[in-house]
Amino acid sequence: YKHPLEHVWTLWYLENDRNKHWQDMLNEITQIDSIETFWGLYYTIKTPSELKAGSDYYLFKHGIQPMWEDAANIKGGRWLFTVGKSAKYAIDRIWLDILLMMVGESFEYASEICGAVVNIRARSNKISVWTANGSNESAVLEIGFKLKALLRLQSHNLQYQLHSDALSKINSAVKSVYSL
Ligand code: M7G
Repeated sequence: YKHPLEHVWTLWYLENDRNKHWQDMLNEITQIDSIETFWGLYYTIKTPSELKAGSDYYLFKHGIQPMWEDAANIKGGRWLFTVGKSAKYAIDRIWLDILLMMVGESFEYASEICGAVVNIRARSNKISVWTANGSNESAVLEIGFKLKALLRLQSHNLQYQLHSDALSKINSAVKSVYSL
C-alpha cells in the first residue's frame, strides 16, 4: 500500500548546455504520486548542493510545464529568494522543506501553488515558488509569509515577481511586486 498525495507532481531537471535552447535543456524525470515514491526518489537523486553550476530542479503539479508560457503560469509569478554559498547545505534543507510543504498541501491557498524551482549557480543559488495568479493578493501574501516563517528565513529577502515581466524584460531587471 502506498500513501497517495493530493496531487501528482512531476520532477524536471535542467542541465546547462550552451548549444541548446532553454526549453530543450529541460528534462522530465518522473512523476511522484505517493509519499513512498517521494522518498524513494529523494534518496536516489542528487541533492541540489551536489549538482553542478547551471543546473536546476523543478517540481511542478502534473500537467503544468515549468515555464512562464504555460497556461497555468502565464498570469502568475514567483516568490524568489537567494541562498548564499556560505552555508553549503542550507540549499538542500530549504529545498526539502519546500517540497514537503507543497506535496503536503501546507498552504492555505494550496490550489494557487504551481511548483517550485531551485537554480544552482556559480555565484549564489536561488529558490522560487511559483503561484498561479499574481493578482490574487491574499494568496500571494499567505504563501510568502508562510515561506518566510516556516523556512526560518528572517534574514532572507523574498521578492515576488510576475512571469509576464520576466517574459517581456529578458536581459533587464525584473521588478518586484511584493517584498517580504
Ligand atoms: P533562469 O535559469 O531562471 O535564471 O533564467 P539565471 O539567469 O540565474 O540563469 C535564465 C534564462 O533561461 C532566461 O533569461 C531565459 O532565457 C530562460 N528561461 C528561464 N525560464 C524559467 C524560462 C521560461 O519559463 N520560459 C522561457 N521561454 N525561457 C526561460
